[in-house]
Amino acid sequence: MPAITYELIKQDEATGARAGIIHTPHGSFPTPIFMPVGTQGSVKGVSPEELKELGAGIVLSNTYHLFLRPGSQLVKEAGGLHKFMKWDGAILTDSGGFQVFSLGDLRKITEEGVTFRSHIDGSRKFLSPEVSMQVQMDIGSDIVMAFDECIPYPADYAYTKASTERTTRWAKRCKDYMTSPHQGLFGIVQGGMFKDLRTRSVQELVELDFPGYAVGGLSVGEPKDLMYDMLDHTVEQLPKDKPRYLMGVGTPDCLVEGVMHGIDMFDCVFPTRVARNGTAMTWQGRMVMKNAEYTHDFRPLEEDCDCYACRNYSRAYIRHLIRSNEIFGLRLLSLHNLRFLQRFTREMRQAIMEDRFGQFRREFLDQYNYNSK
Ligand code: PRF
Ligand code: ZN
Repeated sequence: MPAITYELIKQDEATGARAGIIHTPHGSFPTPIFMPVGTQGSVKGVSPEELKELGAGIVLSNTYHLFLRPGSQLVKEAGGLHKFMKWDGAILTDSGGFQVFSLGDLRKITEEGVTFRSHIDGSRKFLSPEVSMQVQMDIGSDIVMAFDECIPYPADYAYTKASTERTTRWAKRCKDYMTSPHQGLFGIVQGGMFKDLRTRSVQELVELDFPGYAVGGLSVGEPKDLMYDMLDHTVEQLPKDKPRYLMGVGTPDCLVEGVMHGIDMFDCVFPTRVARNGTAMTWQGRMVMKNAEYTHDFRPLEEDCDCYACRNYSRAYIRHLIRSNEIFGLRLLSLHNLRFLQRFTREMRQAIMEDRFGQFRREFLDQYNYNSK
């Protein structure tokens, strides 16, 4: 039995949206799913018990950060990341490919891998497909991501082609190195904004037969229409019996569009990052809690939300905490935003199961306020 398997439960005929289940060595979870981000082995301010309570089945962590600090040897010594952070649900680790490439001038790419300077102490470091796989094996994540280059936007055809071909060669090296039977390695499609390169990337990765595929290199600053066009073109060529993961996307409008295009998994720092900015996510759009309109507002953030914050506290109290820089306010908003996305993905799944995803999408987009996102 492979470590990671996907069960397609229902596909919405009209839109292509999918309801499924992903099975991992640390439990199964329904899809579509949003994965909270715990970059350094902790979802900022939220305990594993709280993650469980708000319905998260899988969290994401980062090879890049854990590699630099505390080092994968220490995580291995602790008995793996599940034990180290006391999370018994599933864990997906990103490969470092994205974080290292965000360093800009601080890094140098060769066929072998990437040399870069640590953002912590400036020391020289090296990541390659093999190093990334070794680190992810030490960490013991359930889903391991291939080491790729996320191409910046815009990029010309020649660069995109050379980079995408290298990413495919790297994916092959990842597969050769990844020997753990308890972990599933996902390939990452690149190809920038060029359809022919996306097609080749998909074909060559599918040839390598991964248990799941991510769509990378999107949501990197391109217009939304272009992103959805590339997404559509990519997803329609991916195998139907494997999960599809759209990397780094987590706003509600993008989740709906992603699911409509057949995506099953998402991750983003968005809900926890905007929480720390004092922003609550709702079905109508964002609420900036510092605003004066909430001064005397003793309703919960959302009337129908069952999160810890909404069960116990008012908008007025949360506004007061945010204005006073109280950590508890940021925690309450993180708990609410993460629960919001769990409820949001569950509602999408329910709509797919009942053959009304198209209607769900229209109604949501009508009430959702893009201006406040
Ligand atoms: N590659 C990897 N991680 C990622 C991305 C990617 O292309 C993106 C792109 N949105 C987010 N995170 N490895
Ligand atoms: Zn809530």
